[in-house]
Amino acid sequence: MNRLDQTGAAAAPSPASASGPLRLDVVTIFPDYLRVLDLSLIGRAHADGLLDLRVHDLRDWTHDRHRTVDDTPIGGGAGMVMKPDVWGAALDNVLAAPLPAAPASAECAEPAEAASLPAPRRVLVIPTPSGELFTQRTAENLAGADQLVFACGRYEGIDARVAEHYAASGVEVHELSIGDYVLNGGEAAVLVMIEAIARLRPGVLGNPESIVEESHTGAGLLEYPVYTRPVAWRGLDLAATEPVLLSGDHARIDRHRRDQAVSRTAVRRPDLMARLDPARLDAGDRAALTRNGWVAPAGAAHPVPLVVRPALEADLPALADLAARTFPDACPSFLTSEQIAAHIAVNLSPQRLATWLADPRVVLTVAELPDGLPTPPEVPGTSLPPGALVGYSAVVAESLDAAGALPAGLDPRPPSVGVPTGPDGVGGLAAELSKVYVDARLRASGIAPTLLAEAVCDAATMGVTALWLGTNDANRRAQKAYRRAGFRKVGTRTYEVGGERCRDVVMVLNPQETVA
Ligand code: JDH
Repeated sequence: MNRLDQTGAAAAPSPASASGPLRLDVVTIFPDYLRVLDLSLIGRAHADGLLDLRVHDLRDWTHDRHRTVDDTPIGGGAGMVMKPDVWGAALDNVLAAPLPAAPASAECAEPAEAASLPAPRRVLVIPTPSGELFTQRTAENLAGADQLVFACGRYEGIDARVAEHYAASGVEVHELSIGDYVLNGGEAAVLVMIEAIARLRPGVLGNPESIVEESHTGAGLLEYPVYTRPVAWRGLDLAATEPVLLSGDHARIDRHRRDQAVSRTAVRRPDLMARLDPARLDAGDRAALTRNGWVAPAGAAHPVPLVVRPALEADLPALADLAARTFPDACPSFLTSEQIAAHIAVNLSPQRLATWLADPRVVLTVAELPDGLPTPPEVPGTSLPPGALVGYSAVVAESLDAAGALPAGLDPRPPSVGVPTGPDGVGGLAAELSKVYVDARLRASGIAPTLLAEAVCDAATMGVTALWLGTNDANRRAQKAYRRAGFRKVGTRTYEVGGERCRDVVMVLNPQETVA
């Protein structure tokens, strides 16, 4: 449940060890509703003297024969509103309850100093559908109080002057909602709040380690799924679906669980994704994020959505620009900018890209930031506009069109690349991965591996059995990335950039084997 600490700034555990029991007063017209508290761990904590829970019947503070607690709304409207005078009498009473003094600590041993003890922290909590959201952070804050008074309304709620009056008289008042749905009264909300708060007090929860773990794991992610024996249950066999968990390899298990936490959060709680702290994400987290449609570039304030999709006609200008910007990064340093520009003008021109887009033998994939990349205040000038293209890949299949021609710009296949037959023992098709380029600002954010996986997947669908690429001999970073994706070095080739001969490493992968 660490995700509930959504700010990442875990509040200090309550200082209850230095104070007395937490005094809880609940005022309600349905005292029996709160009886379940006696059964749960709260009941045991009550018995152990860690909590002092008192439930009061609001009608005890009425004075009329009918014990009236409600009246019609002033200004008209449906329903009834709870009377401020009855609530005032009840709350004056419980907020004046004597609280046991904190046990004398070493510094406060002198009677003179005991007289200057700080006033106890008394908090009035009013559940209401229009309150601030009650979160784990609220629970952590309220767990530090000495007394919590819960005012459970019914009907349309409590006359608004009650909250106003106590706040104005110096009482700490919180109007809180447990979520965006409508209850019939505050009682169920108070059960929820008390359970969330009480378990944070030392000694209330059986296992204090679980609380320590909550505030230190994760970066605001949902929990990964958990399992226990039997390993196979009703046809669901963890040996088949979750082999990593049975591997005994704790590093791999941790990584796998973290990946599951990321994809769960992306699918179930996209609202939490944008609130993740990139500083608390490692490279593996970033890769998992990107596989799930988010990217957290180093130095970004928070993750942003990422879409990996087929390139469209409308992308051409931006795509050509991206290609021209990223190609030089992959070139050896001895090439002049004129040589690189000459190469780009021919091989990565808008015309060439347009030809590829129109050619069914070419799959052009782009990575887009639909919301752009907002500028973190401390890193100016790195922002990107909504819809920015930040990466692309091209798979060019080696097949002839009706006129007997190969696709434009397909490099000659090096002799070191063999073309295995297809899974059915026939066919066999080569394609060049030409190539995976990512905007330098988004390096190491997991986009390249995602584009690469997409390209391999597309190649598999096209029936490709030999997906090959040439990448500069000196570009170790790129070779490592391709190796990670399953490519193996099979040889070298020479490659001309603007008339200059460069040495490339040739790597190959069979998409039919990779994509099971
Ligand atoms: C306290 C009375 C019932 C129901 C008016 C509000 C349309 C007003 N998360 C939470 N949901 N509900 C409560 C809660 C409900 C309470 C009381 C807490 C006291 N009621 C009540 C409906 C309205 N309604 C929603 N609008 C969309 C008008 C009161 C709660 C908490 N915590």
